[in-house]
Parts: sequence; structure tokens; C-alpha cells
Amino acid sequence: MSVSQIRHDWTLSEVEQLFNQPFNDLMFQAQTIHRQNFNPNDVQVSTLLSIKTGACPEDCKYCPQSARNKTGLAKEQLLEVQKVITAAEHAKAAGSTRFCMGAAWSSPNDRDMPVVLDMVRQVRGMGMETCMTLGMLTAAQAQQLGDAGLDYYNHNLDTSPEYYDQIITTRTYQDRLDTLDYVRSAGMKVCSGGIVGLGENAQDRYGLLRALANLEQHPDSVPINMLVKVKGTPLENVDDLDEFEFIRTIAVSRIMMPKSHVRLSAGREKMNEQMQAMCFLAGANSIFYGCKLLTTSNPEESSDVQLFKKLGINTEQGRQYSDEAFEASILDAVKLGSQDKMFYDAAT
Ligand code: SAM
Ligand code: DTB
Ligand code: SF4
Repeated sequence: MSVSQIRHDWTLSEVEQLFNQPFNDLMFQAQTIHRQNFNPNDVQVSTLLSIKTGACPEDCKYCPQSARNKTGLAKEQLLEVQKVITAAEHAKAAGSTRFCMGAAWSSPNDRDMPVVLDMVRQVRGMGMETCMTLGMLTAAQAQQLGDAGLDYYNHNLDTSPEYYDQIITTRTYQDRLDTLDYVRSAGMKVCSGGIVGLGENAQDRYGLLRALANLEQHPDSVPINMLVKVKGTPLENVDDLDEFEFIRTIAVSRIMMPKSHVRLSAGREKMNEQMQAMCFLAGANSIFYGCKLLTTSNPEESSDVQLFKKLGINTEQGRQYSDEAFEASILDAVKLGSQDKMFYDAAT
């Protein structure tokens, strides 16, 4: 089997074996596959903006925006388009290439669609990639977004099918899969991942990654979030997930979905530089950039710039190295075990 073969038939025991191999072997395998598919020193950066905050009717136990969770979050109406454009301009000036707009909706109301579509057109008109996460969509809403030029739609599976009803009861796993189908059918790219550290067990992490990788087509972008524990949510006191387990989750995502961007997502504020560097080594090649996620904080832009400088990371400019010659040379290097050939020089 080629190490970067695209598969959609993973079994739980195969995922378990990937997770539980010695850490160094796992990291080597993930980094090898990463290098077959991407420039290892490029990281894509996306900036988030909450375009409608709080009072969400869904009961997601992790979420500060659910109306059932008493988090003291101020509820806001849908933002005016001009405010969204101003935030996108700031993000672009700070070096972000994708602008991701999120709304605390169960699903968008048709009467809000014209405003949302206007946001897509205008942000795209600024030369940024666009992403939205608005909850469940109908096929018709997905088509409208696709026709307006939305590049990506984010809709996470969140956790394994087995653990799901411990976390959300107001929409089903199948509802989520249906939205992902509508997004694909409307010609948009799919951004779908999940959260770890929800109190799930290891089998649930295997199940989440298996559900993502066994989709008919791998998501183009796979956000892996570490739970941000927010006071007033039912998960505020859940035990911390071991950091190596988080890094292993990134590495296994990279191996199972070799050509997808794996995003080191929420939770970075609590991670030190070395931990983040390990995540990049494990194959993460995207982050949320900007001092705020949707409602919680994220590292300052300046500290991310410093970290990238220390690590020699470039923000991605659409360069990908997936051509056969590059892949063959990397495979040769792996076979020979040659360190010299393994390391790609970001500056060339
Ligand atoms: N309301 C829409 C939905 O849920 O489909 C879109 C916005 S929602 C906030 C997007 C994603 O953010 C969720 O699916 C979840 O994976 C992630 N998220 C929300 N709260 C989080 C938290 N406290 N820690 C980590 N990730 C979180
Ligand atoms: C995703 O997977 N993570 C982002 C984005 N998609 C929309 C959201 C993280 C939210 C963290 C909690 C907050 O800031 O409200
Ligand atoms: Fe609402 Fe999305 Fe938060 Fe769930 S994750 S409560 S759907 S905003």
C-alpha cells in the first residue's frame, strides 16, 4: 500500500493501531505522508468572525453560545455587512487568506440569506477565500451559498456517532451528514472536523476520525479543536485531555486524510510553542489566526508571527507539492532513510 493512498474504508481497529504505535513511529509516518502532499513549512491561515452571536437554540454542551448554557454572553443580532467587511480587511492586512464567518444558528432563516450572500460576495470581492458556518442547511440554501461563490462551508461532526448524544440532543449525526452532502452537491469545499477533550474516550476519538475519513470524499479541511472550557457550560470542569493524545489525534488525521488541510483549531491559547510545533510536525497545516475565535480568545497575531519565524513557517500561498516527481523523490528519501533528502528547504 502506498503510504498516502486515499482510503474510505477504515476500520476502528486500524485507527486504534495507528493511534497506539510508539509516538516516534507515529510522528515519522505522519510527517512522511505530510511531505508527500504538502510543503511541510507552509501553514494556511484563516480568520474567524462571529457574525451572529449567542442565544442559539441548540444544546451543544461545549458551546458558550447555546441559550441553555448560562455563560453571560451578550446576544447580538446579525452584523451589518459593512462591519464584516471592515473585519475582513483587518484580517487580510494581518496576513490571513481565508475569512470564516460563523453564526450561532441552528440553521439560517431564509429571510437572512440575502444579507449572508452579500457578505460572501463582498469578502470574495476583496480577494480572500470565504468560509461560513451557519448550522444545518437545506439543499436550496447550500446552492444559494455555492452560487454566491462561497468557497468552504464548515460543519463539524464534533465527536463519534456513539458519544454524540452525550453532547448534543437537538440535532442528529445524520442531520450533520445531510448538510455535508448538500454542501458537496452545491460544489463547495467541505470543512469538517471535531472537538476532543469533551470527556470522550479513546474509542470516540477513533470513531470521529473514522467517520470523517470514511465520508465519500475527505473533507478539504479538517479542524481539530481542543475543547475550550467555558464557565457556565456543562463541560466547564471536564478533565484535561493529555497533550500527547491531542498530538496523536492530529497525526492520525494526517495519515487517514493525506491531502486534507488539518487545522490546529480552538484551544491554541492554552498550548505552549513547543506543543504547537509538535502539532505542525504531526501534520497540522492550518490555524485560526487572529486574537479571537468566535467568542473566546486565541493567541495574538504577533505571537503567531513570532512562532512562525522561529519555526521557519511560511503562510501558505496556494503552493502545494503533490506532483508525482516530488512524491517519488520523497518516497526514495524515506526508503534510503536519508535525512538530507527528507528535509525540504522552505526558502527555495
Ligand atoms: N452554529 C453553527 C454550528 O454549530 O453548526 C456554527 C458555529 S459552531 C460555534 C462551530 C463549531 O465550533 C462547533 O461545531 C464546534 O466544533 C466548535 N466549538 C464550539 N464551541 C467550542 C468550544 N468551547 N471549544 C472548542 N470548539 C468549539
Ligand atoms: C471550528 O471547527 N472551530 C471554530 C470554527 N470551526 C467555526 C470555532 C471554535 C469556537 C471556539 C469557541 C468560541 O470561540 O466560541
Ligand atoms: Fe449553536 Fe453552533 Fe454553539 Fe451548537 S455549536 S450551540 S449549533 S452555535
